[in-house]
Amino acid sequence: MLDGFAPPGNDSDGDGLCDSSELMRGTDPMLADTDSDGFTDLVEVRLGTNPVVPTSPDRATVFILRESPDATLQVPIEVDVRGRGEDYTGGFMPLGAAPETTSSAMDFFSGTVALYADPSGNVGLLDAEAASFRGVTGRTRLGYEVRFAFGSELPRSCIRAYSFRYSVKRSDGRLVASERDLLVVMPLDQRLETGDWCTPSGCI
Ligand SMILES: [Ca+2]
Ligand SMILES: [Ca+2]
Repeated sequence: MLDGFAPPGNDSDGDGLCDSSELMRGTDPMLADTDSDGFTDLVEVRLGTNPVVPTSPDRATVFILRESPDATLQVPIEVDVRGRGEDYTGGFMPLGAAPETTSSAMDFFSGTVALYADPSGNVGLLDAEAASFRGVTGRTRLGYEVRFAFGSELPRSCIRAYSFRYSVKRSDGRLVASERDLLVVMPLDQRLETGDWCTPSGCI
């Protein structure tokens, strides 16, 4: 092979991103995780985060679910509103599939609830299971929770990440909040910084 020549389909660091596309994107073709933030270059490209900026993804948006049959995860969502008697309802939406699988955050999703309001007296009715606060008046902080469970999936012994969105809609149809977070599913004995990411065969 000639020096500096990257044949198509060559993936020197084995992260699933071909050398040629790494050069194009400005990532290091010899380093699976160019910015050393724990997320491989391919995973970052697929998630839409920046593979050369270590603060992307923002760790505050990363939530880890362990690969264990009884493992659960609660993701808190807080929204500040100024109500005039409307209802505010939360909704969960999975965004895309992880690189190496056809599954999505929906495969681990176990529900969303309305948890608390502050001050609680500003809410007429808290309908937990419907993820809805009814008749909200005044400045109020609304607390929702998105719940995940590992459930009956088979452990894969490699890490994968799924993005999802949580949105809160007012009863007049207006979107009042929308937050994008990451669900990371991780084997029991691994850590984000040193773990093995699931990687598809071949490269893109
Ligand atoms: Ca690569
Ligand atoms: Ca990275």
